[in-house]
Amino acid sequence: MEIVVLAGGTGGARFLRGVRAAAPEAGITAVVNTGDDVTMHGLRICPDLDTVMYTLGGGIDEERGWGRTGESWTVKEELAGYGADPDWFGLGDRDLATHLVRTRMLDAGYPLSAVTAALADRWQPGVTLLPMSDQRVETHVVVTDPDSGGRRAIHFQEWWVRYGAGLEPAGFVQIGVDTARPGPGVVEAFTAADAVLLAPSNPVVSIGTILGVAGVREALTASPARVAGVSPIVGGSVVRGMADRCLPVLGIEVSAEGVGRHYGARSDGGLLDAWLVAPGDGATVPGVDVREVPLMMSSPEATTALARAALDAAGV
Ligand code: FO1
Repeated sequence: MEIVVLAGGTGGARFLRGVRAAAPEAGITAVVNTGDDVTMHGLRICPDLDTVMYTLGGGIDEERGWGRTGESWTVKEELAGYGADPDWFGLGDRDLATHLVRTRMLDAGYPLSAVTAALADRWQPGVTLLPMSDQRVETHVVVTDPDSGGRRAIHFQEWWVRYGAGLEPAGFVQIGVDTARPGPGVVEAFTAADAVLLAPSNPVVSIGTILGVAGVREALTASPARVAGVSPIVGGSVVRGMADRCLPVLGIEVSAEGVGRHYGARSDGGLLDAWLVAPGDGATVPGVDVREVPLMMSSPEATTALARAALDAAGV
C-alpha cells in the first residue's frame, strides 16, 4: 500500500510518526514544505525537512519540536560574540552539521531532493522524504513596520522566530512558487497513491505552499486515491504554531469547518474526500465526509490512533 502525506513542520512530523506506526507495511512518502527554508550565516536551512527527518529518525528535541536533542549552542554564542547577524535564530551545534553538509552538497550542484536523500540515509526515517520542489521557494510575510508604519516583507523565519508572529501579517508571498516545479517523485507519488493525507500542518504557509507549486495540486486532485485531511484547529484555536495568525489574512475562519471549507470538496474541484475534526467541533463541509475523532497527538498511542482514523477515512 502506498500512502502520500503532505506535511510541514512539527505537527506534520509527529503525524507522520503516527502514520508509520499505523501502517508499518506501507510505503509512505512525505511531500514536505520548503517555503520555510532560509539561508543564514551562509548556510541553507530547511526547517520542515529537518524536523520530519529528525522526528522520524529519533534525533528531534521533543520538547522544542525542532532541532536536535542533546543540543548545545556554542557556535551560536560565538557568532553573537562577533555581533554576527542574525543572532535571533537558534542554530544548534549538532544541527549545524546538517546545514553544513546540505550547503556543501547544494554548492556542489546536487539538487535539494538528492541532498535530502543523502541526509536521510543517516537518519533512516522509514518514509521517503520529498521536498515539494528542487527550486527555491521562500515564504515572506508582508507586515506593517512598527516604527515607520510602512509596509515591508520579511522572511517567514524572521516573522515567526524573531517577532514571534507578533507583527500583524498583511499577506504571505511564496517567492518562486510560480516558477517552481514539483520535485522528483512528487507527481509519481500521487499517481501511485492508495491514500493521500493532509497532515495537521499550517493550511496557509505549509499545506498551501506545497499546493502552490505548479502541478502539485493538479497531481493530488488527479490521484486515484481518496484524500483525507486532519484539522490543525481544535475548538477554534491552533494546537501549536501560528495557523491562527495566518488564516484570517486569507479570510479563512479559524475553525475546523473554516479550514475544511477552504480546502474544499474533491467533487467541487477542491482537495478533500474526508475531513477529520475534533469531537464537538462538528463541521459541515458540503461534499466531504466529516468525521469527529480525537486529534490531540498527546501520546504515541493517540497519534497512531489519529493516523489510523485518517487512513480509515481515506478508505485504506
Ligand atoms: N523555531 C523557533 O521558534 N525558534 C528558533 O530559534 C528556531 C530555530 C530553528 C533552527 C532550525 C530549524 O530547523 C528550525 C528552527 N525553528 C525555530 C523552528 C522553525 O522556525 C519552524 O519549525 C518552522 O519553520 C515553522 O514550522
